[in-house]
Amino acid sequence: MKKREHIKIVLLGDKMTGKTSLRKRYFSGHFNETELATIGAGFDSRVFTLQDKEYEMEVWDTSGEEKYQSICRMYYRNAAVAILCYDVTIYSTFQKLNYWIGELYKIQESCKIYVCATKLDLLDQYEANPQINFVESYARENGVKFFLTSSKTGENLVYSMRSWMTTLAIHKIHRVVPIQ
Ligand SMILES: Nc1nc2c(ncn2[C@@H]2O[C@H](COP(=O)(O)OP(=O)(O)OP(=O)(O)O)[C@@H](O)[C@H]2O)c(=O)[nH]1
Ligand SMILES: [Mg+2]
Repeated sequence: MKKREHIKIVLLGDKMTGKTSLRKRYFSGHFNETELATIGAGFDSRVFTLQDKEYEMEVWDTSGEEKYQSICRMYYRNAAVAILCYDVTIYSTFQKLNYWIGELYKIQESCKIYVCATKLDLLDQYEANPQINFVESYARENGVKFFLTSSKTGENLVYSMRSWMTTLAIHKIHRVVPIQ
């Protein structure tokens, strides 16, 4: 029997920050300008090989609506990593990151955290809010990695996902389950 290692990732953050778009762009290569709000959670998975080992990455993208939080919390359980998304141009979505970390830690304290500024393409027209160097300092001070992505153009997306996966695999933050 061969062993495949499972890595569970949850995407969380305020509504409209682009969590579903990030998941869909990564898994299907498509971007939708009028993505519908998520009710509960969405899911995708992919098998990949790293250093001769097989991993199955499961990505759960949860609703940013606070009224769905009681449902969403159950998706945080056993997550190895949480990708906290904020809209790179909307300060309030960055400010809410601590709220999301609190929600996550109620369920899964051992979860590794990455911060992802979404909608990087908007910086052609708008200012980053907060400034990127402020977020970089925040990430450094809190010992978390920071990424900027655009699901619209695909910029940094594959690179970021690969980096999340590699870090997890290297640090062996995953469950091992037997497969047939
Ligand atoms: N310009 C631009 N728009 C984006 C990007 N990612 C998402 N959007 C748009 O932002 C809106 C919200 O995206 P979603 O992916 O539905 O956001 P969400 O975080 O899943 O929202 P909830 O499910 O309500 O929590 C949609 O209109 C998307 O088309 C991006 O990288 N660039
Ligand atoms: Mg969504």
